[in-house]
Amino acid sequence: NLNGYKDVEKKKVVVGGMFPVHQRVTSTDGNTSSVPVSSGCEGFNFRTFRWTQTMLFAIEEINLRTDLLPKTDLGYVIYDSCFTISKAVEGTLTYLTGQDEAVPNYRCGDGAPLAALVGAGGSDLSIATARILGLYHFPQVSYFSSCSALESKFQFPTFLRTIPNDVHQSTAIAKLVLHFGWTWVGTIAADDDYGKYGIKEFKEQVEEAGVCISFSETLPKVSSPEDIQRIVDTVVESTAKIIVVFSSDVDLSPLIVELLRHNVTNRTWIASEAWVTSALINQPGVSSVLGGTLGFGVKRANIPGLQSYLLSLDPYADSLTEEFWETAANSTLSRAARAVPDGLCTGKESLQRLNSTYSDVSQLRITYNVYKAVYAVAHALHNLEHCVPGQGPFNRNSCAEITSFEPWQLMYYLKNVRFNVPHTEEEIFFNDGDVDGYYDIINWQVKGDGELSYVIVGSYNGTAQPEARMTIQNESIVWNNEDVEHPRSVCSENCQPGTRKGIRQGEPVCCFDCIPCADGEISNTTNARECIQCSEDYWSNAVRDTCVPKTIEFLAFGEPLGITLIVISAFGALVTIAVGVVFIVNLGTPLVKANDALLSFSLLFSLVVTFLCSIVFLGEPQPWSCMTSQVALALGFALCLSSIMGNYHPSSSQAVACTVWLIILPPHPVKNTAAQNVKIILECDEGSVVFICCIFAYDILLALLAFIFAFIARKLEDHLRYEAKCVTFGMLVFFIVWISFVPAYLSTRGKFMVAVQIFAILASSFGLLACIFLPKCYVLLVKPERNTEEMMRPRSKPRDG
Ligand code: TCR
Repeated sequence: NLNGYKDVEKKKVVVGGMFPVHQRVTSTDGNTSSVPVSSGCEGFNFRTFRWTQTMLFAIEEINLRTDLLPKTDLGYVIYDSCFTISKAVEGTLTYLTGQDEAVPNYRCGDGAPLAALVGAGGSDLSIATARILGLYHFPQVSYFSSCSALESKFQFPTFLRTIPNDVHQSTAIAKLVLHFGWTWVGTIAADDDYGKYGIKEFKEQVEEAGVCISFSETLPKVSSPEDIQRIVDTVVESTAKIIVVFSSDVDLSPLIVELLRHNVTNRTWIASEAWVTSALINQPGVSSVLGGTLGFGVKRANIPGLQSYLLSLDPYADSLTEEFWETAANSTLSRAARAVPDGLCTGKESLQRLNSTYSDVSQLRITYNVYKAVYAVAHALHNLEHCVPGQGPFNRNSCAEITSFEPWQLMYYLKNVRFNVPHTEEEIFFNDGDVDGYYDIINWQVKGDGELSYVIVGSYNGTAQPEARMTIQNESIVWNNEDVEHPRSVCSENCQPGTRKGIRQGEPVCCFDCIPCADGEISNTTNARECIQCSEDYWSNAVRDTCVPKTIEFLAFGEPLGITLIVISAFGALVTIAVGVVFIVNLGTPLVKANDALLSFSLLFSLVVTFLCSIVFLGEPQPWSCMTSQVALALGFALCLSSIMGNYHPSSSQAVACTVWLIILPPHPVKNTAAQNVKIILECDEGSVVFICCIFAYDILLALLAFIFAFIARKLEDHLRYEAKCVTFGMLVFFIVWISFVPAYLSTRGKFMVAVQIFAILASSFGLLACIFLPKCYVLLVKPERNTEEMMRPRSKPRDG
């Protein structure tokens, strides 16, 4: 421990300082049979030793000033907390008691009053010491205990700090992650309050914004190769390209060494304040792993005179400086200070060449915090000393005495202190023990020689408006890849329109599959959760991002098939009419007479009807066309068949049935959307399946009867034989057509069903026309000499009912 007073004449106040100069305590052997002694420390840290010297520098500077504490000198006691809670507690107790043995009764010594403790180190150390100091209302000013847990004034009533609360840093890191649209990040936290609280805060902020955490690892305090290996494996296996590390450099460095060994490149590291400018991490050769790192650093400042102060260190001043010298020069300090053999140093070695971490003043961030902390204490003491009697803040406007003040009285002044830091003119004041959250955003850029330099690419100001807090120059950032583009880190790429997000069971929400929308469903946004069903008359397009109207289908007049059918049916009707004309012309001839002209004409008429009604099946279905087409067909056939049988009754009962059908359940046009997805088929709904079946079943029955009678008549009467043969043959054609119609009809879809039906109608009508009338016309037109009475015996009506 260092002890010193500058000027014996002046009044004295002792400021305590606690720094983690060593990295750890030496492990004890666990022997309980001998008197236990406080464990020693090892692992000299040049960076924290610089902070120690900065405190001495600041105290010296203050003591030299005539405007600040002119009549009082600051003394100091410095303790090494060795990054260990027990050491910090031990130091605090020693400090409070003023004795070498730790007895918590600090006012028993008569020496100079104790002012405040500057320290103690990491947050977990400060939490421990702040609890003890709080009991005595003893102020503590920390320069780098940034954990948000320390903000509780209830638990830590006398804790103040010159480093921003980590809440700001976690928010800033979260903002950075969101700024670049990273939704898949890994986190690594040190196994202390700093790491745990920092990462927790960060996670809360980003998860609210929909970012997923790929992995969360904890760096062990006492690192074992297995633990480190496990973390390396996690980092390598994870698809997250962004890794946020909240840890002190001391805890992180074993991991970096291992990452270097495995050459884990192509990751972007987000550094917390504790390692963003650490020489322990930024060793030669790390650029492949850590190039492109982005991090947050607290305010930086230049402290004029500090470097020369650091370099003019007297190696013989105390045990710490001695150890520093020996570690830096890697030799044993020669007490005699004369020319010495190998392995000894003289104390005259040039520090500038010996150790750069100690004397490097380019990144004075925490160092600057130490400086500010000492100044805060000095200003508070100054205000306390210059209290005007009768106008003081305490009971009955009294003042405190600089030689005998109580710690809580100094606490009052510290809380209300407001001053400008020398050289930088930054104004410092405590707001509930905290200072404003300001950070530089630092980018690790690879220089020509492969070394990494720190480039400030933006800043975060916690006191600004929420939108204006972070400023960042995207162009000035150099990433770890050759790209100018910032790296991407997502678990799954966005789902394009036409697909929807499909969750993966047991995985974070940022990891999903993109599932194409089903037929008839669409999604028109990226990352749609659900596909939307198209409304009734719409269907999805090929890429499934819009609903398109379904194509409407019916057999139109204008299309080739429609035209063909019209031509054929018109031809059929014309031929039938022509036959009729031939019959009229030959009205008096035996052949026409023999065949009962009226029946022939009604037969011809019914054929014209069936030919023409096939046209009604074409075109867009209308109420009238639906009603006429089937009815006309049914009636046409009924009339046709009853004419063949020579008895009109069947057709009149058919007419009655059809009328009933039309009245009760008329056929009507419908849009059939069910048969085919992409099309709306316009067709006629029959109204009642029972009716249409009955009506056509009746026609078939008539046809069967006609066939049977003709078949029988063929055998019976000689003169009817020829005629009957024709009818039999015509009916056979009729049956064949309609029997083959059924499977053909059932196996077609859409508009072709209509075409099939028309073909059947036309075929059966042509069949009948040809079978019954072709032979007669042949005789009438080509062989009129056969048209004689002898050839045509009077014909009797078929004997049906
Ligand atoms: N606050 C950390 C410890 C820490 C640190 C550092 C350690 C900070 N900055 C730099 C080593 C070097 C910030 C804590 O524990 O609160």
